[in-house]
Amino acid sequence: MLTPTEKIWHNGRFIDWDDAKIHVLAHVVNYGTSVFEGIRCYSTPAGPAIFRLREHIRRMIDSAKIYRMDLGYSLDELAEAMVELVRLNRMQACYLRPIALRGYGEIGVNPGKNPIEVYVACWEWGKYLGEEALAQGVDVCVSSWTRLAPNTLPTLAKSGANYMNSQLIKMEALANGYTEGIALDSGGYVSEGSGENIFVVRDGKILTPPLGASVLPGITRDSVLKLAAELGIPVVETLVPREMLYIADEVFFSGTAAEITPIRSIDKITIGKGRRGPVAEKLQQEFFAIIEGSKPDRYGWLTPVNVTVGVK
Ligand code: PPE
Repeated sequence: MLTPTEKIWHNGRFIDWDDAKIHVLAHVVNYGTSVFEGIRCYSTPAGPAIFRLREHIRRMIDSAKIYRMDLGYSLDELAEAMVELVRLNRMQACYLRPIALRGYGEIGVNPGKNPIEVYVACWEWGKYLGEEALAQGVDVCVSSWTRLAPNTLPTLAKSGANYMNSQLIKMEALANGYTEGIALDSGGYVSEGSGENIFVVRDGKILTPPLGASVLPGITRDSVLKLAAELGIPVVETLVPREMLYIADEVFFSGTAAEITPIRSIDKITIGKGRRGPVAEKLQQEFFAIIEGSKPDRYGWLTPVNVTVGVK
């Protein structure tokens, strides 16, 4: 259960957690009209720091643009709001959820006349796929649900409506005793998990589905690509046939909530040695060293919260 924090940012001011309410006839409730982000703030020796804040906000602005929504706030203004929110709520490690939605006004599909409301909430969010997941790996399945087909619901936009598809994938996986489901794209190639991008390792090379395979352009995905390149591990963005999953040496997920989570079995077929593999472990080490502040932030991925001026 979600533990409330004190304040939520709404259209430029801070309101009490319990006051962040919307009407049942708001456009978003009826038609799923929202775009949002999920961002982690980590506790570092220098205080809390938000991971890749600007990249997340940029993606939210992109999502809004695809849906013809004008957020009314610049990237800098939203960054400032989020840093201030974490500070105001006196949080250390937490998860931020900015969301822009079409509110109350007209009813009917056309969203044009409904006001755009922008909110940011934050709260403490622990391990997404279970406490053991990062070290032991998770057991997953290939979903019977297909990911959103091109030119239906755009997957480069992180919209609320896309998550109806994710919910089907997730609920089916859980109902069948798995931790997560991997969806294929409409061509039958590997796409992504209900809330994670996916990577496959075979013969020392990493493969990951391209953006055209109905995936969200993950910020953690991008971080993994950068870290792998730096570690000298070849990475190819290419269509991945389903059966490649089964014969891979390693498979792992990436995501803000899931971070870098190894997969130890798929459809009850053991992947590699059935535990976290060396590539996932190496990437985890580099990733956590940066976000925990034990290695220098050489990519400029962290925005410190305790600094009052110059939000980067
Ligand atoms: N694909 C999907 C469908 C997805 O939802 C996420 C994030 C990713 C890939 C990874 O993207 P990124 O976080 O930028 O690396 N899912 C978010 C929401 C999860 C939720 O249950 O809510 C997240 O991880 O925060």
